Amino acid sequence: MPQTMNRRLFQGVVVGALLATASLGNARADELAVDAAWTRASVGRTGAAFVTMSNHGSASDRLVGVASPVAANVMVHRSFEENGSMKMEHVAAVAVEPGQRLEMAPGGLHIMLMNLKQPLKKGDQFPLSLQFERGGTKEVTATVYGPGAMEPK
Ligand SMILES: [Cu+2]
Repeated sequence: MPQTMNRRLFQGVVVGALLATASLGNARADELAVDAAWTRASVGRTGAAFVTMSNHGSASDRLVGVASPVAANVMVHRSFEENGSMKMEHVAAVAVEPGQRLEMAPGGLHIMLMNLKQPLKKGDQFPLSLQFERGGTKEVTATVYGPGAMEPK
């Protein structure tokens, strides 16, 4: 399809221009935005936090690290179903493509908070730090909702 080819060509030109800009020392840190950080009231010493990541830039970026002062061990996990039971695995890096809005949610990608240092109570807020390969470190504030919340409310 000619339209697709034209778009590809256009994207190539834009990426080339951005790379030229980046080589001049411009970090372009605001192309990657993180918002809607939330979690559920904790039961026990484990919690799961969720964020939405939007890539407003023209180059792909990757989430490569997560941290929070509320838990001793913090990492990105992915939940999935296998043979009828829910499992989860560690995800070393999460790609966020140009124009993509990636929403973490219960049952999918989440930020696992292991060995919580304090209970997460409904209404509390706490800092979450997300490290991106290109966009650098983003600090966001997560809000705690009820124990069974499936979305930030
Ligand atoms: Cu998990």
